[in-house]
Amino acid sequence: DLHHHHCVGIIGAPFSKGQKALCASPGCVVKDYGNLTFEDVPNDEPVGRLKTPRAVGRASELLAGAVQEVKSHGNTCVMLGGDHSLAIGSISGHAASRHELSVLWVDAHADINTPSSTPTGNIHGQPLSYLIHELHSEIPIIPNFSWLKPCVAAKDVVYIGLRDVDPGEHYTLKYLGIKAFSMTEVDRLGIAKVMEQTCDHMFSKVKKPIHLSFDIDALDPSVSPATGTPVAGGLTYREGIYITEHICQTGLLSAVDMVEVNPKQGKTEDEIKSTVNAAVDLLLGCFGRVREGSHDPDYKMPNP
Ligand code: 6HN
Ligand code: MN
Ligand code: MN
Ligand code: MN
Repeated sequence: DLHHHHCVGIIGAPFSKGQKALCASPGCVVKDYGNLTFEDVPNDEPVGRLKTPRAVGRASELLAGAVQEVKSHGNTCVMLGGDHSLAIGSISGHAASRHELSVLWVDAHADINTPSSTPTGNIHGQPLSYLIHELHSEIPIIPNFSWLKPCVAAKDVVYIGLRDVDPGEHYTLKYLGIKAFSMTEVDRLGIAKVMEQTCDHMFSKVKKPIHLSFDIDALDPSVSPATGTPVAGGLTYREGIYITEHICQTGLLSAVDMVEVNPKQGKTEDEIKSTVNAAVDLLLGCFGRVREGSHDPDYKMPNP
């Protein structure tokens, strides 16, 4: 296809049933794949502790197909959520078009509860348990999830920003030896060392494409208050931007989720603005905006 090559493909995914939008133009071609429409799923009774499982299963399947389409065009995929349960679809669709992925999960939460360890039943606290090979035996049969196959290895996941991890999640992180930089490590090492070590870990063998799953609640609630599960003591705006600049520099960024941006959770217009601005700036960082500034190779100074 001539109509889309090596640009950024954006998918809007206004879905929020896995929990209790925006746009900008960076210095590259942006193709809007439009918003997905998620139909209501009637009689979506809980399955075990899982809330609205059928709606989440359908939405994720739809999103997986859309992400696979964007990737088949050779574009970098941006998914604007919506809640973090959408990562089930986004990462599945990405993995379907690429042999192996590294997943960088930037979040206050580990989102690796299993359907039995979940304290809330909310699927946005569980997506990684559905995606990681090593957790396959923890996942029961769930209606509308039969399409799903685990597609990432525990060793290919890195976390940054953790500060609200449930006991079952902590057990899983230790048991599987998943690389995690909690806010304690960010405080101890500084964000530059965290990113160096993140890349060392991700590139220890082969250079795999990177899936960046960025939950806006990784940032401190003073920066991004309009989100469903804010936790004090998060990343600063600058630490967030540093992460995106560093990942952009690897040249391996293949897909981004920007999730849990929820204007309905903003108490004031300013809270909403601050949250959306942060999300936009993080995406611009992903796609080459640098704080030192830049100019085109053929830039000419205007005549005096
Ligand atoms: N998120 N660990 C809690 C749970 O319900 O499992 C919170 C999850 C938050 C999920 O912010 O994407
Ligand atoms: Mn096409
Ligand atoms: Mn999350
Ligand atoms: Mn979170």
